[in-house]
Amino acid sequence: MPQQFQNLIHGLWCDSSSGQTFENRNPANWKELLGTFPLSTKEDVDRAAAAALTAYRSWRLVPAPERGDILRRTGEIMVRRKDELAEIMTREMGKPLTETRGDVQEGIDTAFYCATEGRRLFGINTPSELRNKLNLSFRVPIGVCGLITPWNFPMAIPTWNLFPGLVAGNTFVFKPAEDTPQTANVLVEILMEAGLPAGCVNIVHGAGSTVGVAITEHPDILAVSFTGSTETGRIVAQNCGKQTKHVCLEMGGKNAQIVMNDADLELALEGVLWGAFGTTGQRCTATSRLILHEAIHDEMVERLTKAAAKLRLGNGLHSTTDVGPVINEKQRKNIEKYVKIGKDEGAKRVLGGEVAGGRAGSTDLRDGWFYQPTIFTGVTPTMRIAKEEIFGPVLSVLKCRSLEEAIEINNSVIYGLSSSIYTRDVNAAMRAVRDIEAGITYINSATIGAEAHMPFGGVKATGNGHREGGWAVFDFYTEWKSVYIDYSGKLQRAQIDNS
Ligand code: UN1
Repeated sequence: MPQQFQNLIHGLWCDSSSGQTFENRNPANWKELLGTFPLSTKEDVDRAAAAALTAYRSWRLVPAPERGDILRRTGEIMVRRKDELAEIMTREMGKPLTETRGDVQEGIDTAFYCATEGRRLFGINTPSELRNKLNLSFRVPIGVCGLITPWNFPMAIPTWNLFPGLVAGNTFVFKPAEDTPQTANVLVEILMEAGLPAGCVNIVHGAGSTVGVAITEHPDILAVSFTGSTETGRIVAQNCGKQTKHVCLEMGGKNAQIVMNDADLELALEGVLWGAFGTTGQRCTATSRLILHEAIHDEMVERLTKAAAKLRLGNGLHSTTDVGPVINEKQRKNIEKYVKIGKDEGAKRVLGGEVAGGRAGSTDLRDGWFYQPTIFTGVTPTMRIAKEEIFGPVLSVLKCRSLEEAIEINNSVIYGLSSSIYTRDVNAAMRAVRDIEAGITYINSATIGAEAHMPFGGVKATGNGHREGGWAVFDFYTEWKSVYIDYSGKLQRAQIDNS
């Protein structure tokens, strides 16, 4: 019998009111059933929201430094359990252990960052325009928040939201991705072991179309954070807009790495291999386009194709694996669709372009959702494979003649999350920093690798103006309270001529 996992409501593990479940399988070997999880309903979300509201009434009164202490203990437990957590994550979403360990580390960094933020959460004081009067403004919690997270960073992304949200005094209804439900359960177990009171984080597993929608429509859930596709994010925003909820959206990307003719090509090569094929290309920050200066185009393509052909596909639990499977059948079909589109558009496939077969050690690649690292050259900015997010190990190579053209190509897509330029020319680098339309720009480094204490997010269709991470995430998870203290002992009227 597979292990049966449950929802968490007010500190108690429970089944869904539907009595139904869904399966969690290993994408590297779909014969391996990791467990079943509740296929939850709107009623389950209602119960979770009620629990979160009850918990909120006392949690908001706990001093922020004390809330931060719970996060510090959470981080300490995560440090102790890092390898075990990484293994659970690799089994359920496929990326190699080195990467899942990094994902846990991002959660640990977020825990310690947010723990100390409990002793800051600075407010702003200003002079009053009147005598004998004091003006203060400080951050207060919002209340119950909804959190809908993806499977590609099953630890980092939930922690980017839960930890700052909790230290600021909010409580949560949390719907993790159906592909990574177990990581979410373990994370919240750790929070409770660290002392988080019951009801502060409630987990409701299930489908976006029921649980996700119910979160966006629940009147007691005042803020919703969503990370996923732009298509779904727009639905989340529309639903939240009807009740004027706060909503933080982290959505698609079509990130480019630019390589200029004066770049260190070896460094640029390492960067694009990591950026395009790390996490099997399934990062919001993945390098999906490579924009090469014409002078180094052919040499770079040759070196890249040779190096990418050597990447070893396999089960992420094996130390010899460079690239794991893609997450599921739907995602692999989507990749196949885009590879066909690329061929039909006239791009030249110089590597991959097929479902992966054969064996890798003891792994039969045909039992998992493996796809070969794929490179297209001769891509032009108007092709769909140059514009649309694929979310897989597929790289589109474009050619440019100048820095201006490279930046223009970079900016020609609707998205703007991450970006990168390789050059030794400091003036070119500074112009790229100024002119690239993206929330994140790397100089001489890959498009992936954002640090937990820096603002994370994108411009244009990638986001809606909010940021996760760093000090910026607190702008989403708090409201400002302005306080006026009049100690003059008489009625002083602001803005009124008092002559
Ligand atoms: C994501 O791609 O969804 O910068 C998050 C990075 C990671 C986070 C990625 N630190 O690639």
